Amino acid sequence: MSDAESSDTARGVELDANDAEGDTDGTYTGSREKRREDAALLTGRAEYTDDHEPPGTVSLAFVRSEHGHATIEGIDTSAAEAMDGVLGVYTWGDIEASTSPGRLPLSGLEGEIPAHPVLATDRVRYHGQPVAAVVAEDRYRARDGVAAVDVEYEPLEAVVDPQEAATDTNVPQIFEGAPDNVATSAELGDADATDDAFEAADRTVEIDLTNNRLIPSALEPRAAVAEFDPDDGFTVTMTSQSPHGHRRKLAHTLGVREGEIRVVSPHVGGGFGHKGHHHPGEAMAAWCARDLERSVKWTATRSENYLEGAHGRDHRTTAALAVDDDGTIRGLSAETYANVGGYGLGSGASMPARYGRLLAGQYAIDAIHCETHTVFTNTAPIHSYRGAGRPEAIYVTERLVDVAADELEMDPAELRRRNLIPSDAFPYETPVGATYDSGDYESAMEKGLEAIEYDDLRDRSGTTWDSSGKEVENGEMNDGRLRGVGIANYVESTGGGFESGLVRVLPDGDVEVYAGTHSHGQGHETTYAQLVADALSLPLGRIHVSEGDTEAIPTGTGTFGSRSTIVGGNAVVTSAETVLSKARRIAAAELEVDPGRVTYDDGAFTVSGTDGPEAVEAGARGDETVSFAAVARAAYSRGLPDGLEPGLEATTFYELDGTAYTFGTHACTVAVDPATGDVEIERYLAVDDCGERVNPTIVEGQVHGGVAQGIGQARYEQVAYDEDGTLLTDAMDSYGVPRAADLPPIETDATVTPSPLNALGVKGIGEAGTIAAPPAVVNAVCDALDIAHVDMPLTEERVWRKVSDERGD
Ligand code: MCN
Repeated sequence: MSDAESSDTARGVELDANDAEGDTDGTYTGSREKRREDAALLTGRAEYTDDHEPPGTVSLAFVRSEHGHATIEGIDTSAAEAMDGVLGVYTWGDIEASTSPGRLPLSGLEGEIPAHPVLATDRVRYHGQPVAAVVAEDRYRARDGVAAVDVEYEPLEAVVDPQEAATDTNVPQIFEGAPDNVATSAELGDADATDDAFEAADRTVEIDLTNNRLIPSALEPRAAVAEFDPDDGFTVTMTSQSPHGHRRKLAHTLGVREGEIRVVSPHVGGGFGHKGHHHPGEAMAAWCARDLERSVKWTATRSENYLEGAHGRDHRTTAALAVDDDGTIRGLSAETYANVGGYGLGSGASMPARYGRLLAGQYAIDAIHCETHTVFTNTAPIHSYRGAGRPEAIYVTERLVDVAADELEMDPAELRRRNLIPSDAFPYETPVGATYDSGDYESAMEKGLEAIEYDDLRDRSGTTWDSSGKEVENGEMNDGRLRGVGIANYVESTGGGFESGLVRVLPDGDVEVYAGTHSHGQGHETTYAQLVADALSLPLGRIHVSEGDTEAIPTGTGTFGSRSTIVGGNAVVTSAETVLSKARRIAAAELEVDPGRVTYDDGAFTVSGTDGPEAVEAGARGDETVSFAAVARAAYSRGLPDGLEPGLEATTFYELDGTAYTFGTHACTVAVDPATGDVEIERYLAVDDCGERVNPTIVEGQVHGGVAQGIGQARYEQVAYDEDGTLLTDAMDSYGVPRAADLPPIETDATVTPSPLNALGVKGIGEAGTIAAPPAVVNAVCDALDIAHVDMPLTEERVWRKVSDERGD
């Protein structure tokens, strides 16, 4: 039995059933390993932030603004302070009197705009903004304390629509430093060239559309447990997608050095972007822990998460496409008002300014111009939500293409086909500054069209208004519903920034892997292990992956932007390769040969050519094989070769040069009941290309999740504020997150076009579904109803009204 095998047996449970499956063909990368993290998640063994309860933990709760916009005339905390079990009641005055700046970091804005205070100063700018904080012995008494705080408000007029906030001179100004409520204005592309393209083109089509505002609905709400030790500083256990990012932001808000804070993020029950952002709750927990020298826990209720956790999307766009009669797309222009909310959160206020970079989609368009205004309103702050600008851009382009096809009386697939960037044109630079690394758009599209039986469906789309149930020509029962088919081509920019990856070989040959990313549902424990197992040619069971603790690794960036595999994956693989190269030198010393003569395979170092006279000449010892585990042991023993220090580990800071562009085609068929407005998605098909796939099952899972959210946006989800800025959708009974029964089966397929930008050839996949699904669904419904456009979400009422309007009812 080899060392590797005996060690696996000793670990028992670590031996993964997958190791015995034999479907890996010697490699794990590309195989359908089962997710290692699932056993703990499914059996309830996984620990989440709210499970963390250091001795003496007390509870934090917030008094939140009841108004969308108001001045604060006074806050009476005396009744709350007198309550049994209440330990502290805090307002902005307490923060101001402390050593902490108490404001969340803000970047990317031109004007003098105050950053979000952890507690309101003298004015509230959105419903749910934290106004005061109460800490009590338990969460019930903390909430009783909250109810006892008396805040006197002077309500102000509010504005919630970004276009109105920027263009209507009668609406209130939210910040003095932001005239017309505009936080940023940005242009991408060439305005003159685009004007010329529109003048030269045979036709122009236009569309006005809304990209509906969404709330991230992760199963686990945000939470933090902050501990403070005057000698050791803060330990903040929290729901985070980016522990090192949160350490930096907490340091900013608290006014301390990063070294004084340790952030630990245990299992995280979904994030979708908003657990990468820095909000008041977590910062206040830390501030209170220092003030009280007690461990302070804050766990958002669902409604609090909805009121204050960063929302997503919320664009109003006017866009146009210049197209020739033969279908050549010559130009695209778009003007967008993007909602920022009542305060900028981090870089959230400037994020929409970059959304136009993806407006070319998959098409060779000579001229594009995009103007974006990001606008303050009396609504919760907006930041990146799964897709973060890419769904907004692709929705504009893919809707315009369908509207143009209608105008030209051309099949929408054919119009797309005629304008696709050809596969030999990569790297391809678009007129809006994106450089696509690689792509084969036509193959993915044709695969999608064939799988959905597009040509047959086109003959049947928009069939009938008749609800008599009679047989139609192709022999199927006519149930009176209108059939439509929609397709959407997308690109997804993935990667960005640097990531750190540490690989440490233990003296018994097992391998610990740490990364600066933090999985919150994506399955890194499995996929990073696959990558490192292959890089070290070891069984999967020997690799142990951890993330989520700022003390485990010097620094890191985090999990967002579908970047973990391409940046974090390459970081851990590069570290594994460095480790292997050192291990080879140690093995060579053990074998008493030159390192160049040592080969490595399947957990063993061997002297090449040991049978022949060459080996004898080289003086190789009789035991010409040494196991990886034996080398690991040697690495921690005395007598290493000259120049080698003990230990066997490496840390890599991997930075990707460029951006990798995932792409694909999604298609769906719908049946719309014109009598009720009900939309049924009968088939949904996704063909995605994220380069080499580390684990196709996990990739498909990511596509499923993304498509579910994309269908949620297309069909059900819409944040609603009333004109005073009161959030009406503050719980799951009023905010339409789709349930399993609301979703169709999702069929997946793939093409594989490796990225030339990284050695693994991978691209990200985490957001593809949220990008492609909204236009695919809306295109299908518009096809069924034979209409140019209807805004999301396609609720029964909205569709029914649209049908009634079209029929002139
Ligand atoms: N993968 C792969 N091969 C590839 C690409 C990815 O096997 N070529 C695997 C990865 O190794 C990883 C998973 O697919 O296990 C996703 O990888 P990647 O695309 O690199 O994305 P990230 O891990 O960086 O995840 C971020 C992305 C984003 S931005 C959001 S938002 C999001 C998402 O992933 N939120 C999620 N997926 C989510 N999934 C769950 N369950 N919950 C969330 O909150």
